[in-house]
Amino acid sequence: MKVQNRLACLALGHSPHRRAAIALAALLSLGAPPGTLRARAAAQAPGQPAPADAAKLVPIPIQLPKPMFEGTPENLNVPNLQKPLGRPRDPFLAPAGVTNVAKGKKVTSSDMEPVIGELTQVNDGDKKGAEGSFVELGPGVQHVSIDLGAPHEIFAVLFWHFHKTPRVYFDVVVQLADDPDFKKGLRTLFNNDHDNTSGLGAGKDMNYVETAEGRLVDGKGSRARYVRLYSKGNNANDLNHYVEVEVFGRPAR
Ligand SMILES: [Ca+2]
Ligand SMILES: [Ca+2]
Repeated sequence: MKVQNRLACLALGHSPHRRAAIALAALLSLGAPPGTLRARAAAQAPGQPAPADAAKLVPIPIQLPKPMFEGTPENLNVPNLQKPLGRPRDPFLAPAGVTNVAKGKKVTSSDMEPVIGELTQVNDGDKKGAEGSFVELGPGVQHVSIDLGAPHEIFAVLFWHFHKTPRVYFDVVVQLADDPDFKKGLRTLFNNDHDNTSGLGAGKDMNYVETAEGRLVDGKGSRARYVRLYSKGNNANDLNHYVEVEVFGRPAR
């Protein structure tokens, strides 16, 4: 902790530890599970008082598709694989009024002529796991980019590559930017390319198994207009797939 933050804590008469305990107690009194602490912490700068609208944080309105398989897959033989949570994901809190701002927006890709399906399927609202509900991009490193049309505050990016059967997609990277070339204001929200085989820099996030819950990445309220997702094949084949990408946000003020 920086010295000035520590002084601010002392000035308030509580140790940093005590302040964290008070914040947790306040959260629990609002009925929020402890797992949602991260979203709140991200919205509040360290050493600052809680924002006036803090009580208005609500779960983002996620609508999940029907699961296509049950239980925990075995024998995937993928290194650095995250253990499944074994229960539904905790609600993800964001300011009231945050919605999926990606639906129907313009999608571009490193593969503008998909092997199967159309790029519009990336954000058409169809999240079903069945054949016909995903777009298939070519082999190797591929990406899709969504232009939100204007700068937005982004609280979460939620995406499903494929959930018909348990799969692991490799070198998953999620980025935000202010320009379509991803040069201005480039930020990386998620990167599990631990050995940098995709050349975007090594990431520390873990591999994970795709399910009907999709993968939720914290946007931390970042301001951006463009969202890009990379992958580099999966444990079943070299191809890349998207069932749906959702971006929970609101127009930037
Ligand atoms: Ca879709
Ligand atoms: Ca890699």
